[in-house]
Amino acid sequence: MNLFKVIICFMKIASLGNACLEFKFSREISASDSIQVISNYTGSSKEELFGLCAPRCLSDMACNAFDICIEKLQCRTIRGWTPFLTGDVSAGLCRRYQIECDDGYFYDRENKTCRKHEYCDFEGDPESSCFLSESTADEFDWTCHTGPTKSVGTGPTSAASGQYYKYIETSKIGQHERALLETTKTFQDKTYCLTMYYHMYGATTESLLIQTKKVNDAHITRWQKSGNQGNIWYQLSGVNLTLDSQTKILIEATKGSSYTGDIAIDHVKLWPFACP
Ligand SMILES: [Ca+2]
Ligand SMILES: [Ca+2]
Repeated sequence: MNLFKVIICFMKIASLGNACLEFKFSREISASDSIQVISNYTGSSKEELFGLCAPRCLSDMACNAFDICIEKLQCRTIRGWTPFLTGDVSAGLCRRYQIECDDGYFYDRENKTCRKHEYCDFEGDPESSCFLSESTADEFDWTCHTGPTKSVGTGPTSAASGQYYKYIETSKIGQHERALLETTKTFQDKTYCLTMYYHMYGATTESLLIQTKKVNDAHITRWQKSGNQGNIWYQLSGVNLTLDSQTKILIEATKGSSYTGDIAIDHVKLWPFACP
């Protein structure tokens, strides 16, 4: 079958001064049945797409740069010419991509503008724009760091994003001691999506938790990972957090039985809508 069709849409949004957005969308159906999406953002350092499934169909895809629907096709999304998401998509499954305009800004498709969301990259200590602060209701603090951690066989060798990350240095503290980051701002009464990178490398790695806590209530664990995950940064694609003006988010790391338990996080984002 030699069916060949190309649709190219082009959008430019100058809503954020320097952070204007350019998006090229190319849909190509060939004998190999492949789809390619190419994006670039002028004046933006950020080129990440955020996956979200939606019950939509091929017919309304046309020139909407942000909806990609796939039926019986293999989806391949590329950023520039570097693949960042490859995978088979089931027949009939539609997928929508959320664009991040720049670090800390997401594309609000209803209002056709870029809007700020909460974001921490730990590039400063403290990082004034970060929505997470060191808690005092714990045994020690997270460390802001660049490059490898002090001990061999544990911790990352570099940041997941930028130069700096936060980690728990487990050489000098006791087993089961905890370091907590917590939010101090108030949230709207709705569901948010938290995404981040985490690194849990070391023979005695204990646990990393994302929790919420309402004023006088107990902590509720919304996500957790325990044990050695290898020397790699993982992307946590999203945890739904139902928040309100009285609820905090907490990120808790706990030390294991020895010094090979460094746990790191980077590039934490809070999106003001539910996860995919
Ligand atoms: Ca960083
Ligand atoms: Ca602390």
